[in-house]
Amino acid sequence: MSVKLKSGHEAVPLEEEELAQQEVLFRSYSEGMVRLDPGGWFLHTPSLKLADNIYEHKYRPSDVIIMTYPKCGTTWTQEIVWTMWNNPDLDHPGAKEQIFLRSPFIEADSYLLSRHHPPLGDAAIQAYRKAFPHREDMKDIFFSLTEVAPDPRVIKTHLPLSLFPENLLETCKVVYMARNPLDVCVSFFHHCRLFFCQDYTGTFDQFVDLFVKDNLIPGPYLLHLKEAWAKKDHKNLHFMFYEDLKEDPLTELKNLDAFLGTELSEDKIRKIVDYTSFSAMKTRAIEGLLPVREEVAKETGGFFRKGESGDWKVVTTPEQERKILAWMESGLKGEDLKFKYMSRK
Ligand code: PPS
Repeated sequence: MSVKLKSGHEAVPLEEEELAQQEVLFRSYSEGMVRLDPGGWFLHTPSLKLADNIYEHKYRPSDVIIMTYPKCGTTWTQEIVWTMWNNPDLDHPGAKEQIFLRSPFIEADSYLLSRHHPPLGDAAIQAYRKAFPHREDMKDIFFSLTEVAPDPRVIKTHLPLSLFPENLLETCKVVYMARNPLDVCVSFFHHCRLFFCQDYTGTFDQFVDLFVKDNLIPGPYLLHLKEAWAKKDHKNLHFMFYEDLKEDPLTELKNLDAFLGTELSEDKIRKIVDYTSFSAMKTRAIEGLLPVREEVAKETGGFFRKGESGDWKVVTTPEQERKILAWMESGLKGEDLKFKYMSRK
């Protein structure tokens, strides 16, 4: 039976056969899955209530939402924006705190609903207990922490614009980060093997098929991109590419500085570029809050895996590349949205 969401979407449960395939490939998708109409957004059934809460949440004028499809460099952008606002002199005592605790991931609870998921790391539990000393339950941990986070909040999401209130861009700022889909597919595959939130058991070849059929949470990457690209000239949306940030972080951070109105000196921005480089962030690490498979972390490098553009060339076969390019060609027809590092040469 379908359910109507506050956003107006209809949540339609997956047919039995498709659900069975998802449950085999992702050990953590054990409580049912839905596809939303319109859009085809793909969600774990128990997260529908959270989707309503996120839609109805009161966003604040000082909020910055870091919005990306998974594996597009959300955490990197979060750290940059949080640092530019809260820690431009790189001496904030709270900067050592796990990033999801000082810069909340609004729908993180939706990834923790499986009955197979191991317990969260102590840092999240302690932060929740400290914020809500009188609550006995441990429900909606990250959403609750988002609600009480102090201004200015830097909120992370992988949900698309259309699952947020229509007036989001009239209320607060959004930084949208895009990444070459070939690299996203490879990075996402490793992520789903690494984290117990997904606990992926399939091959890379099967993963490519899921990716081009839009059968991965949170749904169609190309539509996610197109919704934000359509708003790229809005004064409250800043559209960025992972590849540009990687190639020329100084220019990208200067652009962000202008968008955010942080008015930092070039010297401070240069220091933030170094502080948020791949190697510096890997040293500060985020592992520990959300449980990972240690054997996969050892094999691949963990969450901070490679941090490169064009890594897909090492992993992807010509047939897999062809499938992704064909899907991009039809899904982006008529759009002037182009990606770098698309050629094998
Ligand atoms: S998540 O789990 O969806 O929120 O992941 P997300 O943060 O969006 O993306 C993770 C990928 O970004 C890489 N990363 C970085 N690249 C360059 N510089 C910095 N500082 C940085 N921090 C994270 C991370 O390594 C993942 O990409 P891959 O290709 O897997 O290495």
